[in-house]
Amino acid sequence: MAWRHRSPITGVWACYPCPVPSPSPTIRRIAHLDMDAFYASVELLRYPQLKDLPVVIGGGRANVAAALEVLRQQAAEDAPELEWDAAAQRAALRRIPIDAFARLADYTGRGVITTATYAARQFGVGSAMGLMKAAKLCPQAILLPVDFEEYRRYSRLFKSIITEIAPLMEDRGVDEVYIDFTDVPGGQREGGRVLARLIQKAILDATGLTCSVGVAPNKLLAKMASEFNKPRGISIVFEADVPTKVWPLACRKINGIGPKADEKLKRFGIETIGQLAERDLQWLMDTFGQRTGAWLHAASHGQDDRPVVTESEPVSLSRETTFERDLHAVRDRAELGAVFTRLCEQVAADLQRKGYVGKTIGIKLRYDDFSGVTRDLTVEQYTDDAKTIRQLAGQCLKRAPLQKKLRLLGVRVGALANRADLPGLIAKSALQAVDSAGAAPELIAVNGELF
Ligand code: TTP
Ligand code: MG
Ligand code: MG
Repeated sequence: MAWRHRSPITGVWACYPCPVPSPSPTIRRIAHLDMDAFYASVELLRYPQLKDLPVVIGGGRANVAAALEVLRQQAAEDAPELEWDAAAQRAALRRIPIDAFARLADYTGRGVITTATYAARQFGVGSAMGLMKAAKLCPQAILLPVDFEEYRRYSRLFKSIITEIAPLMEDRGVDEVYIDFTDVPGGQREGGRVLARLIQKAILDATGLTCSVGVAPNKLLAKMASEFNKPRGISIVFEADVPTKVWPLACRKINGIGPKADEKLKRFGIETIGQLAERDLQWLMDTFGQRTGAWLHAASHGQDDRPVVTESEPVSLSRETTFERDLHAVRDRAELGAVFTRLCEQVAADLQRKGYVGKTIGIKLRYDDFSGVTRDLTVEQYTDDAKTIRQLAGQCLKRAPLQKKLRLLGVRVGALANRADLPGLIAKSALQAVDSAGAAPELIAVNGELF
């Protein structure tokens, strides 16, 4: 006998054998899965000798390149007949002695940590902290450079494992996803724990990486729950658990309450989600505005009915860089111009690789006093061309104040569309892109210049 069930949320029919009627009714079960110390864990696959040591990821590649060169020379002496190919390099990485890795204590520069292993986090270092500040807390930590390509590769891999088991998955970035467990076999058992365990094991077997999963009635609670037992954790939350598991938490744990909103809540004496839940809906709407107030009220009671969206398309792609030293738009014009061009080329390459075109081109600047501005412009025709992006981004830069020195420059392409959907509408030059938008022609007479 087969049992068919249609999820009220996803509208999807599921069909699976069910000889006896299900003892309890199907309830909405949404999982949030987040990889543990993702960039660092991917690096540890390459350097297993660093397992359980404090490791932080950030900064340039020079240090590993140096250690690898020593091994290459050694290999050439020991076994000159063997080729120094990718496999040999990969094997050599595992043999780099721990002492050969760069230490945080030796770092000078302005890079920040992307992530740290759990062993390093015990010293208080973590994402977004300056490397030099982190060096004071944990000088012995090993410093590895970032390798986005590798992280993207593992990101694709773990997501493909998930969709083989549970097809309704929403991609939320490099290391996390939402999954609708409601109608997946095992998704209801023990509140979702059985399926969560299965997915964790499948990912570990295929990649060597661990993750944490929260399963709850909705995305909001699932996202919170995935952090409850990190790393390698599974947390199951039901609606009835909100007062005990959610209300004691700080308001910042609600995904969507940022530092500014948190600050404002604190000014009203609201520190925890429970304190937020005590507030009257009308008071919240009067104080924070209709929409935000209503959302805060619902969120504090653990309510959220956003669907799991399977086809998530990026809204924009961007690249940015923090300079080794602050640069001035006029005095360091050549250097800045070269970086600017490279960023545009990188964004164009990202677009082309992913098959997107965009028509809003923007820049982001951060000055030496940490203040920042963004500028963008939207043109009529989509593009993925580096030169076009460079010229239009140049227009944006021209509109930004450039008296102060710059510490960061970013280029962004937004209003994206799939290239395949728009065969005839792609600009091959800035002139074409801007012309069709009706902009003044002199605006684009900037070829190859910074401005
Ligand atoms: P997170 O999932 O926030 O962190 P994590 O996976 O490193 O650790 P956790 O076990 O707590 O989930 O971010 C995923 C990756 O995104 C992280 O490995 C590195 C990158 N990242 C940054 O580059 N900068 C940041 O500020 C943060 C928070 C993450
Ligand atoms: Mg993570
Ligand atoms: Mg994450």
